[in-house]
Amino acid sequence: MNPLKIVHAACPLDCPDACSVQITVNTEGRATKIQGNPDHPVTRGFLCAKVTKYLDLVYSPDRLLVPMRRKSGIAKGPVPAGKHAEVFERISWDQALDTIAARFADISAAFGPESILPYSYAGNMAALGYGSMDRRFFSRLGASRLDRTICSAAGGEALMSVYGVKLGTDPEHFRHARTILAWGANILGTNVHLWPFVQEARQQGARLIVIDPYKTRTAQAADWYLPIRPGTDSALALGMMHVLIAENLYDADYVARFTHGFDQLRVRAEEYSPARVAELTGLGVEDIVRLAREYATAIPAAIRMNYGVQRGQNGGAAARAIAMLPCLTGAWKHLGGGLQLSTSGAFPFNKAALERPDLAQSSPIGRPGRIVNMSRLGHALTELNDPPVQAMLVYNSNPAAIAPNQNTVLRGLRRADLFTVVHEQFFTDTTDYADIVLPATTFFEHKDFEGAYGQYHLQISEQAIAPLGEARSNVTLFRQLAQRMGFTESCFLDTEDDMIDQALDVTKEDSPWVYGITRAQLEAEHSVRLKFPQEQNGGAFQPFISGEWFRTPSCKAEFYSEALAAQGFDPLPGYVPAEESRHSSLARRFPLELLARKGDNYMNSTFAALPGHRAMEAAHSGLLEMHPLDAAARGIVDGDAVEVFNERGKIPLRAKVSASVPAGVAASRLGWNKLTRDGQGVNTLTSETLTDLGGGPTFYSTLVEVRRARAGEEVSEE
Ligand SMILES: Nc1nc2c(c(=O)[nH]1)N[C@H]1C(S)=C(S)[C@@H](COP(=O)(O)OP(=O)(O)OC[C@H]3O[C@@H](n4cnc5c(=O)[nH]c(N)nc54)[C@H](O)[C@@H]3O)O[C@H]1N2
Ligand SMILES: Nc1nc2c(c(=O)[nH]1)N[C@H]1C(S)=C(S)[C@@H](COP(=O)(O)OP(=O)(O)OC[C@H]3O[C@@H](n4cnc5c(=O)[nH]c(N)nc54)[C@H](O)[C@@H]3O)O[C@H]1N2
Ligand code: SF4
Ligand SMILES: [Mo]
Repeated sequence: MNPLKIVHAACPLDCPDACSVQITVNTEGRATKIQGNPDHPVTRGFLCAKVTKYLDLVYSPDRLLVPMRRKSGIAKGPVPAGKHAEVFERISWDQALDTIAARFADISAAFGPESILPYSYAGNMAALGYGSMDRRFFSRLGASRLDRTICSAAGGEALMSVYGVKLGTDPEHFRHARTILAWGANILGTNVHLWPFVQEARQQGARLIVIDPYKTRTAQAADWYLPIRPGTDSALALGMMHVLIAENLYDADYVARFTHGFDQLRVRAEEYSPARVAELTGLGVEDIVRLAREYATAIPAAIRMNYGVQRGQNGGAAARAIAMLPCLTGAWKHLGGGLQLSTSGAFPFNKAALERPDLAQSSPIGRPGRIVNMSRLGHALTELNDPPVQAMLVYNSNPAAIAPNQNTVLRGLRRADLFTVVHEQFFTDTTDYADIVLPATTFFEHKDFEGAYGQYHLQISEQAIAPLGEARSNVTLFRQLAQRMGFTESCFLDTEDDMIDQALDVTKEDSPWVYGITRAQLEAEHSVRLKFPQEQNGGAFQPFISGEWFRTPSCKAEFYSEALAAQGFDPLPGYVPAEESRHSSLARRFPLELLARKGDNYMNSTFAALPGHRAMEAAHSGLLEMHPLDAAARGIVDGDAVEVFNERGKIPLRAKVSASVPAGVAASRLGWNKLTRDGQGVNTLTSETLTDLGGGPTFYSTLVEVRRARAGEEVSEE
């Protein structure tokens, strides 16, 4: 008998691919290998470079493995590498839980429970780890509710306003496309399991067109690359519509049967002549016309829009306009046509059972807590009153690095009167400000299940190994904290299996494709294709081939949204320049549009703890990429130490003069603050301005100026 055990898990990182993972465990209970499931139709046997090295993370000597508290008298702030023992001292889990429960009770009595703020995002995106026992806990406590806008709020609202549901073209169908538009989508960097389908299509003659202000690896591999100016996508999409309508290249039948508001859209699109759009986007008039024609005629045409598009102030309108294109051309009718932004709407679990918002009625305030937008954390910690935030429990997130307007965030985190608890796998930029640090498990060490936002398979993730050290999962932490707070509701005793069962307890009406899938089936099969009736007789799931799945008020695809109009928004998509763009007055002082991008070898800031991942990312970290013209205008040459600044702060970087960005645009990458020379990450420069829709962050609407560093300010080599 083979002494090695293969355990089936699912990658829980915030990634559309949601890979099916096989973990080999030896007789000592140690994981020895990780690989992509060869039988999974989207994973297809490979993992991204980051997770291929996931054993380095699990068994890292720097893993946080015991609870700790800040030693008395030590101020909050950056802890130099290797100095954590001088700042934190080991405590037991019992001591940690007792302390947290006592402080929460005191703070709640003094300021009201809404002075307690949960702060979490998708460090763990599996269903239980992302939001289950924690949501129950904070509801019952009466804590502030976090509006989790940091990633996809604008795009999500946009998609909902047009379709009323988050569905999209199956990644497996991209192989049938003849035109693929990667629109603000770095497929090779952040969605690599779509790539084999793109390549299959190209082998059959498809063309890949990339629309991105940054020349990504995906753009370099494309058949046609359009370097659009940041934040001008709504204009480009409207310009395409202008051409499609003027040249009668739209699908009048699809438009008549399945869309709402064409007449109003036609009038709006008339305002966006190719000449005007060329001026706004920086693209050529012929290119805009050709793009529209190719999109409408080289069919099936699929658009992969990713969330890069909606990370600017006009991002909601941009995502709306792009999302409308396949409705205008009827691209949804063709296998391999349509659009994908998110597929998450295919997996409605029983959220009410999982998260129990009803528990708020039993809290001291007897109602759900106030809402705090996570994209304005700096504001929340430094300005919010009535009540002020007095305690914060951070998990699944590293806000000191990833939240915008970093200087204000850090000023808030530094407050001595703020009680901060951080549940983490590593000492991050955020633990540097913690009063208590708690060790968290990795997905090897707990059980969970998950849907996906880039494919249509439901998966279970089995526990492969025992928790390392004293690490505990998010579910365990909040289960135990609930006991300490004296919450007697039986749901606080639920096991992982109980919660999986509850989440899968859906009705056929609410969740037709999940309905009938059980935990037992998931445990036996690991990954289960959603139950699309079309596939039972050999057909394919094409979400908007007919009008069946539109969930808007009109039950059609909405070009014109009365619902948005009623909320005071523009009912049609339009181009509005961002407050921070080359078209705004601020550009006179800060003339460069900065793309504060993600790293290909990190997952936001995850993996920055690991030397191997840092080495893979090294060629890109600490750099400001700028166009030769912008560099020359400032007397900067490749390799120069530079200072990048705006009204919010400044960071030292090294200039990389290259054609990866158009003139007027600069780019730098996200990572750990503590790996930079000044301990300040790229979010020092980004603002708390919110998007037009959804209250999302505007990382990609940031203006900066650059100058050569003065003597003595050279950026030191790592
Ligand atoms: N390797 C890796 N993979 C990841 C992540 C990571 O950090 N690293 N992050 C994960 C997360 S959190 C998410 S949300 C997903 C999705 O990740 P995405 O949101 O798709 O990722 P981004 O790289 O931010 O944006 C995609 C592209 O949009 C471009 N872009 C920026 N501004 C504009 C604009 O105004 N117009 C257009 N057309 N393009 C623009 C950027 O240059 C970028 O190449 O990826 C996940 N996968
Ligand atoms: N400038 C700039 N800023 C950005 C972005 C950008 O493109 N540019 N992208 C934005 C986007 S799209 C997103 S989604 C956010 C992401 O922001 P975050 O969700 O904060 O992402 P990470 O930086 O990956 O931090 C996740 C942390 O969770 C921890 N973790 C992992 N698993 C678990 C677990 O099971 N339990 C607990 N308690 N902790 C766990 C990891 O160790 C890691 O430190 O960043 C945003 N910030
Ligand atoms: S991060 Fe994405 S591509 Fe990498 S293993 Fe996880 S799901 Fe797959
Ligand atoms: Mo994200």
